[in-house]
Amino acid sequence: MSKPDYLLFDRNTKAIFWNLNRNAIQRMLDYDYLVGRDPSVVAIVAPTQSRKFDKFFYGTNEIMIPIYKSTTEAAKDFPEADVLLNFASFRTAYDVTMEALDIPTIRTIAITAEGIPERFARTMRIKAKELGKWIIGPATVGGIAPGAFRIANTGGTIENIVNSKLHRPGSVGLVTRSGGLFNELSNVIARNANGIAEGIAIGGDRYPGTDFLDHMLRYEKNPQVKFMVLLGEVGGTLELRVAEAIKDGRITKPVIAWCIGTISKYFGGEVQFGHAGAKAGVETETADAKNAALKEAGAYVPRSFNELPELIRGVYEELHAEGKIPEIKEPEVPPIPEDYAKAVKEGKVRRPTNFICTISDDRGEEATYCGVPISEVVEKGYSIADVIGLLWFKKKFPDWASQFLDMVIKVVADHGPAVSGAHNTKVTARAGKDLMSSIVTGILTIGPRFGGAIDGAAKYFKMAKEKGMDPVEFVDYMKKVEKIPIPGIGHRIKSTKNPDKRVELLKDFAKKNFPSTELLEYALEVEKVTTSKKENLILNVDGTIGVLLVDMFRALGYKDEEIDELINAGAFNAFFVLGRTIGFIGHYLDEKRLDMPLYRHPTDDILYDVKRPEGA
Ligand code: Q5B
Repeated sequence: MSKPDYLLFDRNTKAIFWNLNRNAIQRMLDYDYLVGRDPSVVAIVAPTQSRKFDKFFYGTNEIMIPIYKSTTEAAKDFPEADVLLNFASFRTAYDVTMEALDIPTIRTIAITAEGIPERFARTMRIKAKELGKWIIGPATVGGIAPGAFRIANTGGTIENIVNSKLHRPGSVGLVTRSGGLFNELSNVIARNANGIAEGIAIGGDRYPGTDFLDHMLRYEKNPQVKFMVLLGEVGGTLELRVAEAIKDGRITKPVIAWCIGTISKYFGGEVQFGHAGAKAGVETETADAKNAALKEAGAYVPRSFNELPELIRGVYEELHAEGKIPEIKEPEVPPIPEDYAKAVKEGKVRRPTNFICTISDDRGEEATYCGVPISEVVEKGYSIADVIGLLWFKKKFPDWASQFLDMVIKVVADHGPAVSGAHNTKVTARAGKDLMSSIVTGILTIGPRFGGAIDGAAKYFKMAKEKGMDPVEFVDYMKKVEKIPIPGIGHRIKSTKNPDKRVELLKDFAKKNFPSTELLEYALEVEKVTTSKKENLILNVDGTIGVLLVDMFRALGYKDEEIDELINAGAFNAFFVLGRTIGFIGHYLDEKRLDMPLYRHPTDDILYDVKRPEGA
């Protein structure tokens, strides 16, 4: 539905927001929710964003707002959006405005950037005027049509909005230069009258896209506006244009006006106030001169800013008494849900956590491994085994244990290309797959028969020793009761005649450095029994690591139940997984380096025994 010319915004106004300024967009949506209208921001323009949308809250619900690379694209999809909120930097704001002025569906552009060159500001203003479009700013917070549409941060917090009665239309048309004083005046008007019907801060630059008079002429036509408040300032002649309009009858509604900066006369020379335009070059541009001109034209002009509230109250009460300003029924204000992060920060809510972490913490300046900052890990020369101690077992291991674990990782790192894990990795790499896919196929072969017998070896040898089984009894038990090969016993190529050097190294180290190797001694007795049957039924690398880890943890003071928990959790096999991954990565890189083609297994290496089922 089209709106009258004198209105820039109504409850159906839709806006495109240039720049992904999450806070400002969220504040607009909070305002929309507060006043009970649909979300006003329909699209965001952010050329450097790769995302296609962003999420925002509308009340307690989340909504998605699409992100576009250009205003033209956004306007094509949302022709109903006639407002562009140009939040681009001062370097980009001019180009963004010029593009938007050429888009037929966009009628109003608010520009927040400060520092746009005056030459550009004038070009934008002239072009907008020619096209009959409206520029608010540059260097402005924007404006608000209470109960209908809020430009970005205008009015401040939701609490301030409600306190200043900016959530529903009042009877005053407000124009200011400054955004900060806009909020101040809104509050003064809410306390001394019934709030504003529309307010625009035209911005502090010397050449604003639209000025006081442009908006006051709209207010003149707007039946909701019963009187106007103008807060001007020292510098420029825009207030004098308003005085002219009062004089020549283009403005007939009561105008209360005040130009700030009357203090300037007490300073020697020309004084520049905060805004770029707040500087009086000639006498007629001083606040005093403009206040006098406005008064002379017929505006209500107080003697000082302090008198302004009283004057507003006087005019309001007079119009109210005459029946020109009706009573306003205050609307219900829905509570705006608080942002969870803010509420947490302020200690207003609590929530049970879903996850617990007891091994590392990245919330401080530096991440810690079980309380030890990474820099300390590096500075104190912690080994990989020491880091494993902190992250897997939450312990700082003594040197002998760290050295043992370091040796474990070294000896299991690889055992050639023929073992199942390395083979899988190579075949996968040759199928063109990436590093991650290739190495997981290797890792997935680690199990009871290959590399993953460490847990099983630890479990069964420990159990047998605890139950006091002699080695023969244990071998018999595994065959008859458990009915599985003894984990940690047997090897495809290693045997008593071809001993596994890795096993020798581990055993030697443990015998020299461990406080006790009780379970290893027991396993070696079992080995004597199994190798007497078949020479390859040695205590293999998995078995040796398994029983030695039990001996290690016992020496470190772990109770039997604690060791069982580690075994059941798969913590012992983890050493093979970690170590052998080094080898898998090597095999993957080797395949890529050699640029090997797709692997196909030779058919003469496969026994084909394919029979057609009956009836097929
Ligand atoms: N028999 C390892 O088997 C292997 C027996 C047994 C009692 C046993 C087998 C086994 C337990 C699992 C284990 C880790 C499959 C091995 C590793 C890492 C690696 C690998 C690499 C690396 C080898 C022949 C006869 C049969 C069986 C009997 C066999 N094992 N009896 N307890 N444990 N071990 N895995 O040679 O009377 O003839 O029927 O499952 O510890 O994975 O380098 O390659 O670094 O990558 O194929 O070192 O021992 O023998 O299965 O044909 O059995 O011996 O009952 O008796 P084989 P099979 P019978 S280390």
